[in-house]
Amino acid sequence: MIKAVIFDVDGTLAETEEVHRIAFNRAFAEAGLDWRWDEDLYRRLLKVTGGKERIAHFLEISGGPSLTPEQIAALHKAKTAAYTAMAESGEILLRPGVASLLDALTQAGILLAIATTTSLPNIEALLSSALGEDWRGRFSALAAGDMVAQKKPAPDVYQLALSQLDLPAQACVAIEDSRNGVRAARAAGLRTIAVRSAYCAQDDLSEAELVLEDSRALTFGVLATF
Ligand code: XBP
Ligand code: MG
Repeated sequence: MIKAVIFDVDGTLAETEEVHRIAFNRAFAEAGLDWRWDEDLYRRLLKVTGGKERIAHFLEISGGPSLTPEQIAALHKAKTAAYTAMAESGEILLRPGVASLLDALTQAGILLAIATTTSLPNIEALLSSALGEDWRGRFSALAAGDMVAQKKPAPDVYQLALSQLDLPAQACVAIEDSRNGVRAARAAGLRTIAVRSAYCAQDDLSEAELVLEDSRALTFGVLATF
């Protein structure tokens, strides 16, 4: 039986990308920029992981003004503030079945871990609202994008989670929703289950061992087969 399950956050624990998109647009408006990312554009921009990297990519493909890294960081900081405000207000619920799965895994003595591209304030805002103030104690490892050199599809964030768990990849399973995420977990040597999400519904998830169309299908029984 596996010893730990490593969860991605955005699109896996919760359908957060729509709130991220709204937060980006709020930050642009606040900065007096007439940029607006609609759903289709955002879906395409999601091919690039990391909010700062996504803004830089948008400027490249849209022929927008060349901003300095500091200007992009300032915009992204405003976006994170907008996102955490919405997450803290309880606007974002965990995907169906996730809360009971986390409980079942813990009851079975299986460790929980997180490997995400997003930043700690966003994780804190989402999980303190969805799981309560003591959420941090439930996870034996917490690896986030601002802790590693390279973001998904590079394996860095999964390698960090494995080192925090002090477990070999063979003893763990990763849960992801995007192609970049599946590739990152596979590159870290992890067997991976992909759960299709709203914004990455068209992604090629075929590199995962198992692809589930709905988070309700991600049960303790399924994980017990790994
Ligand atoms: C998905 C991402 C993140 C989020 C936005 O993260 O690529 O960039 O879209 O968050 P995950 P930031 O690995 O959890 O699926 O703006 O904080 O980067
Ligand atoms: Mg994701």
